[in-house]
Amino acid sequence: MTILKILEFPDPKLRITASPIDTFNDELQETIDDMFETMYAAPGIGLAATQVDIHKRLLVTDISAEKNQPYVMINPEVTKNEGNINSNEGCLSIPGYQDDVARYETISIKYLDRHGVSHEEELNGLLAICVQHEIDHLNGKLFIDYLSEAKRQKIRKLIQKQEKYSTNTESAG
Ligand code: GNR
Ligand code: NI
Repeated sequence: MTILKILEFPDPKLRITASPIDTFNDELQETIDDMFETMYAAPGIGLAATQVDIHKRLLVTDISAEKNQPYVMINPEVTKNEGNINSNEGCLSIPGYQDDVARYETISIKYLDRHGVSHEEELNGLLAICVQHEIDHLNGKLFIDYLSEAKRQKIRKLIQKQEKYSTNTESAG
């Protein structure tokens, strides 16, 4: 297994719309395992393929503390939504920044699992929020797109500063 490199805002590759998956081969199984390893190592509760520069409609999530509730969702589609909730979100592609965004409280989701078997489930709570955040990634959208341009500008500067800092510490050993 391999820990994959996570793209960071404002990388334009995060804006690519992912394509549907129609082949459930060994390469896909390896990608899924690598994505779980990358997500758990980060650590994060979700990861979209887009974030690791794979532009296919695939996401993984696990909101449990014990890492024992893994979900793989391929070609996910929200078929129903209900209610609204404020969600304080972070993103592995926007390190060091959190903010509130509006999400649906409950969603019905139709998706294929890693073997290509179709499922339809109603989700709520953090899992529903996380899946909405990941589907946005597959559509080239980030949670900061719901915020003001002024806030996004601040986040660009924050990330630039973080990059400078990590470059300096690397060269200093
Ligand atoms: O680890 C993550 N935590 C999180 C918290 C609130 C709402 C969404 C998320 S997803 C995020 C991991 C990530 O960036 N997935 O794309
Ligand atoms: Ni994210």
